[in-house]
Amino acid sequence: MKLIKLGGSIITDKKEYRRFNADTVRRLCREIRDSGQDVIIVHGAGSFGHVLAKKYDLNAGNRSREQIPAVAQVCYDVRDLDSMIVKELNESGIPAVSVPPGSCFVMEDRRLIIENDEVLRRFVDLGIMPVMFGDVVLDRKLGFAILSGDQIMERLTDIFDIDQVIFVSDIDGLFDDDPKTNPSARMYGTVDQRTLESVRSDISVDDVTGGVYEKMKAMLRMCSEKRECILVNGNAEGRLLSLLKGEDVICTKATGGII
Ligand code: IP8
Repeated sequence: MKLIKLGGSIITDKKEYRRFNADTVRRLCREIRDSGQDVIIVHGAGSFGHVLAKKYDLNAGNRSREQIPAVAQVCYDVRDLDSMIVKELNESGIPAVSVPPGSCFVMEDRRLIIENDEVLRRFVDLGIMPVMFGDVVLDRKLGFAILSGDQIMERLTDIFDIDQVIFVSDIDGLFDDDPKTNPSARMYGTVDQRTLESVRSDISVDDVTGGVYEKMKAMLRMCSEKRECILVNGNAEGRLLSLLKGEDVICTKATGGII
C-alpha cells in the first residue's frame, strides 16, 4: 500500500486565504485512480489552515480568548477543504470518506495519539479510503495545537503496511536553497541525514508546521530498507502517475533513515 500526502501548496493557493486548486486536485485524483494502486491519502491545510493559524499563533496552544473563534474557523475551513477533496476522490471513482483528526483523536504536547485505529482499519478493509488532514487538535497539555499532515503520515505508517510514502508538492524536489527566489538553487536526487544538516532550515517558513525542511526530516524518519519516501512535483502533469507505475521521474528520494 502507498501513502500519499497532497501538500497544501498543491491543493490550494497558499497566498490567498481559502483558494482551492480544483483542477489540479481533480487531475491528481485521476492519476491516482489510473495507477490502479492501493493508496491512502492525507492532505495538508494550505491557505485554509496556515493563514489563520499563523495570525492567531494557534500552534502555541491555548493562550488567549481571542484565539478561540480562530480555532473554530480553522476547523471549519480545513473540513471544508477536505470535503472538496473527498468529493473529487469519489467522483474520480475512488471511494473515500473524511476522518477529521481533530474530531477523532487528541494530542499530547503536539504528538498525535491514536489509541484506537479500528475505524481507520475497518474503512480500509471495506475498500474505502479514510482521508485525514492537517487540523487543529485538542492537546492534553496545550489545550489545542496544530497537527500537521506530515505527522499523520508517520502515525499511519505504524498502522498500515506502507511500502512507499509520497509527498506531492509544488517543487521538483528538495533544493539547497529556495528555488522560487534563487534560480541557481540545486536539487538533490537523494537526501540522507547528512544532506539535511546542510540544508537551510528556513526554506518555506510560511508554514506554521515547518515547510520543506521539517517535511524532509519526517521523510527520513519514515524511510527504511522496506519503505521509500519520495518528494515529487504534482504540478507536472502525469509525474505522480508515472511514479506510482514505478517509472523513473524527477523527484527527491530520502534514503537511510534518521538516527
Ligand atoms: O499543512 C497544518 O497541516 P499541514 C494544519 O499538513 C493547519 O502542515 C491547521 C495549519
